[in-house]
Amino acid sequence: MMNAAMVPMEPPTPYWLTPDVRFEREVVMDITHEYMIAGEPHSVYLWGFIDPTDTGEKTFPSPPMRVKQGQIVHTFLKASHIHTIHHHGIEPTTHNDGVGHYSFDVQGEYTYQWYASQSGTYFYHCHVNTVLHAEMGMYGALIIDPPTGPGTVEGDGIGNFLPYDVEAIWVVDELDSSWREHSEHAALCGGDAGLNRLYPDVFVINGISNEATVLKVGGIDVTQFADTAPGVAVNAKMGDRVLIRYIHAGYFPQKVSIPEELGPVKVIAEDGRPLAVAETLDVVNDQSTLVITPAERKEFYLIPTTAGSFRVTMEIQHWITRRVVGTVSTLINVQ
Ligand SMILES: [Cu+2]
Repeated sequence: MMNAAMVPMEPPTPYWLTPDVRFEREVVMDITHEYMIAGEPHSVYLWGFIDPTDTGEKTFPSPPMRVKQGQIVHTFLKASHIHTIHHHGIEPTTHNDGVGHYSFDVQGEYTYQWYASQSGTYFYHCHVNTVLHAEMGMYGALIIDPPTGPGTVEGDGIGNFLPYDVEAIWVVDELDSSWREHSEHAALCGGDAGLNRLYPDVFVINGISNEATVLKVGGIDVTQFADTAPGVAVNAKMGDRVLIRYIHAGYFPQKVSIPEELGPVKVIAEDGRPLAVAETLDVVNDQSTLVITPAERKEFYLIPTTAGSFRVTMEIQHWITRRVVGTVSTLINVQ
């Protein structure tokens, strides 16, 4: 069990500059989602970050952060238990990296200061006892738009920008509802807490599964499905330029399959860095496919040429055997 004496004092943010953008995040450890699992209702409780300056709603994933390349960003964290925020893929100073132990844990308040040096798709997460805290839901999307703003994306390694008409952010994860029994410090002081044993029973895009998922929105229960949920299902017209920002927020490899009828699917960026030459996905069994691994981010770019409803499927594969342990899917609807 950790005690307060083991936690270094949170130092003041060094080299403080006036920010262009400021976020506030406060840790909450009592988020509840109701999931149907094999037709039976299950209550899965989660941890995460709320934005007290906005609705303060307890969402899973946590509210996204979106900034523009070139901005100085402050992220104020308030945590009554030991947590951090790691802006994954950003390259800040040690004081602002939010990797527990290697920089310091936060129990109280701290303001992370970082510079948005490179546009792209990132995410932020707690980096204390990361295997457990990330699994409990402590993450959210982090998007850095190019200086030209949303609607454009850096399409190659030399600063040329591609416009897009439709954008989706897919954060894909698997949950093991039995992990909810762990103490927040499980395995931190050694010993076998079982964090190597993951038996996921819920598979989600942006926290929503294909079976009924009940979210609290404005204090009211809202039932959603991954096929139709706003922000998950993609609605486009033929000829629209579609950008899908894919964030792997789980532990098991995710095999993504996109119907070939949608036309060539290009990967234009990986892990917050544009590719010098876009890669077109391999087509296997009439599906454009790719296996994505933990914490990877991919930017998919496609221009649908056929009308219809097309199912995109993520197969969640066991990390050793590659057996498919579950799937989650949604639709790209083209008019
Ligand atoms: Cu944490």
